[in-house]
Amino acid sequence: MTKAYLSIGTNIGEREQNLQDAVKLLIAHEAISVTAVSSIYETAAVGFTEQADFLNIAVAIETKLDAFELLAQCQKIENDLGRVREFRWGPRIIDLDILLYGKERFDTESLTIPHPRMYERAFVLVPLEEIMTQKYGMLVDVQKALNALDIEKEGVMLWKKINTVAEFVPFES
Ligand code: GSY
Repeated sequence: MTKAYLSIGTNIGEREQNLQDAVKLLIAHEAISVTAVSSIYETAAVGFTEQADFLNIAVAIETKLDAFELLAQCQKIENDLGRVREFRWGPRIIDLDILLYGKERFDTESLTIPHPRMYERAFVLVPLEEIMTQKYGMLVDVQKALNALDIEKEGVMLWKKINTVAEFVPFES
């Protein structure tokens, strides 16, 4: 099993529901266990700034999938939830990015890990720091990168406090 961290964002439609749907699809996968979900943050759009604010979370998982299988699964969840790729930095119903995959590094055309822009993005780092375990080596890098950013100026605001995975996706009868 490998511990991995994902960043999930949405700025179209029922944003909280979109995040919940993405996490439910991760949970439903037989080779993925979701071990932590961060609070939900409302964040000003980065890249193409003339678009609606995002909701962002970070998710910790344990998985038997290799990094490329995990990427394929993230893309499948995006497609299943109706993501349409209009332009690179444009609005999106859901976006799942792999931030970290164990201690491994990849630099291929389809996959770069650690995520190439994660240390510049407050909307990634704030939720990530909340759920990263102390024993995970790169926590120090995340904290250093966060210290260099002005979170308020970056437009990252706590939107809803989440304490457990079960609280985020309550059991549905
Ligand atoms: O890279 C993820 C999609 N995305 C986001 C996002 O999730 N949050 C914010 N605040 N800005 C973004 N710009 C892009 S592209």
